[in-house]
Amino acid sequence: LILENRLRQALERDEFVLYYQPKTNGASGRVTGLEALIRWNDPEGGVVQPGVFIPILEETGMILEVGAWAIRKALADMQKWRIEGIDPPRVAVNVSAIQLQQKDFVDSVRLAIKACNGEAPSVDLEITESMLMTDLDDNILRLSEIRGLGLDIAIDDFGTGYSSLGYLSKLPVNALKIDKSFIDTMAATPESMTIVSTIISLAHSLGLKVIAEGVEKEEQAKFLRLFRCNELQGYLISQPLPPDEVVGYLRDSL
Ligand code: G
Ligand code: G
Ligand code: NA
Ligand code: MN
Repeated sequence: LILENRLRQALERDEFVLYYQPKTNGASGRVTGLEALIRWNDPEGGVVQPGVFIPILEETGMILEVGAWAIRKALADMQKWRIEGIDPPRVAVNVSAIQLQQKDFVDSVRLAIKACNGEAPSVDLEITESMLMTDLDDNILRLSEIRGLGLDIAIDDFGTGYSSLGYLSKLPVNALKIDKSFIDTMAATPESMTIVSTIISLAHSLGLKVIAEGVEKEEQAKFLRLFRCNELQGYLISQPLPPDEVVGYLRDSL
């Protein structure tokens, strides 16, 4: 309860921040996008990772407010970078199951975009695989409306959530993000290597883009390029960057 109250205060006092982790094109190495990852800048305890507080935000329903904030914040940060002279790549924001389950989810996304001068939306959404398969018909409708607004959708942590392959072909999504656990073990475990190459082939057969996350070693990147993985993300490329380091990073790499 104490933490819950402090999180409410954090929202009021604007203590949440988004860090941004670059994604790069597998073939060219160029930056293709950024993933927004929330942190809590606790004045008493320093930077708090989302694993600690996202579950509480979800239990208390505060994730709805914080989720809408994250979309607005990403758009606002991008606007700030443009003013600083850098045209940023698209930013992907993580969305919780609880958000997608709301009847007014699409409206809340529409509102967040409208609040940013009605500009062409340059944000995308990442949704974990495990939550997509419940209320599938509702999700299909909502996701296609979201895509109609101009946002791309990626299935996050793919390979851990028991998607039925039949439904995967019906889901209105643009990309699969291969779960870190397979990338972690691919170089040492033949089964993981097979899973990674199979997910890449599956995605391409369905006309989807594939992103590998948690890429830490050049050896992993080498195999991923060989398999024609579209995009790479992970510490090998860059840690998630605090917002004031993004412009410098992009200036050096765009
Ligand atoms: O950055 P880090 O690896 O600590 O993130 C841990 C988890 O928190 C990841 O699963 C990530 O998807 C999730 N996460 C990060 N930012 C957000 C956010 O803004 N909203 C939601 N719902 N989850 C997020
Ligand atoms: O579930 P999601 O994919 O959003 O989780 C992303 C999380 O993984 C973030 O918390 C991010 O900080 C973390 N992360 C990003 N790149 C790497 C990496 O190369 N290795 C590890 N161990 N974690 C990473
Ligand atoms: Na994510
Ligand atoms: Mn993930």
